Amino acid sequence: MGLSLFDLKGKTALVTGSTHGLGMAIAKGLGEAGATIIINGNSSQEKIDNALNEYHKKKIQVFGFKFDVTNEQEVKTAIQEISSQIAPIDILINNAGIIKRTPLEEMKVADFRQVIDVDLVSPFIVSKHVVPQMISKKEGKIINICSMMSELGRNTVGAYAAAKGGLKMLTRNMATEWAKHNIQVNGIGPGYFATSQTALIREKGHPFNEFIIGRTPAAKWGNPDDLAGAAIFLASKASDFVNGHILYVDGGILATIGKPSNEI
Ligand code: GCO
Repeated sequence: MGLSLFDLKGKTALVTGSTHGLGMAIAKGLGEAGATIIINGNSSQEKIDNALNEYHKKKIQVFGFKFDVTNEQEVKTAIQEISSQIAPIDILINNAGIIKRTPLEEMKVADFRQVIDVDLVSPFIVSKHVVPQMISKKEGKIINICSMMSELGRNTVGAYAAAKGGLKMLTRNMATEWAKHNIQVNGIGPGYFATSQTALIREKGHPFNEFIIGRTPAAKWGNPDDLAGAAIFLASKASDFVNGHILYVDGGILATIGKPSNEI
């Protein structure tokens, strides 16, 4: 068996929110493992075209689709187009997400709802419209991108934590309902990574930057490429008996209570 367990040749993977950041890093990893990649964004066709160029540099077979993951009709149409124009989706990565950092007592209900909509409801919408083809093929892989906030709270990210906590349980329920169809549904929980989402809190001298370096046993921010291995594992035959598992790629954050700031 060996390395062929991790070979994704002949598979088609849809990665939502993959024009940049963690989504792009995951999609590149799956592409370099042999999968045909379908990238998605909702901001502009230009952003999708620029991202396609990045994937082409890696000689990855890639197609781009612009749709809003929170809009069920757009999702349904896009998935029909992908399946008819390219191939049925074998691997779905629900990565698209937003965050709004506001103390709960100050947060507008509309903003709270928007975070839940993008980060929790859209993985349900996209999975609901992809899973029928996986059921008919009697195989499939769904990976939901969770977070440290699937396990831990933090000041100002209450809506995001509620969404990512819910996404952990949605992952387990999808696994419960769809494992009988030989569909494995799991999650990846990234720790703190150097992306556009964390650019603000990574600024030199920002107290949070120092905090994360201290709170992470690996004593550094993650590099998005560090997620590719976990994604390839959960998207490949190597994980055919792994169901409902959240694989944390966090440099050890969840393994520790942390240490006093003056301790090496
Ligand atoms: C924050 C960060 C986190 C990370 C990631 C951690 O404000 O705390 O943005 O949410 O992005 O989700 O797993």
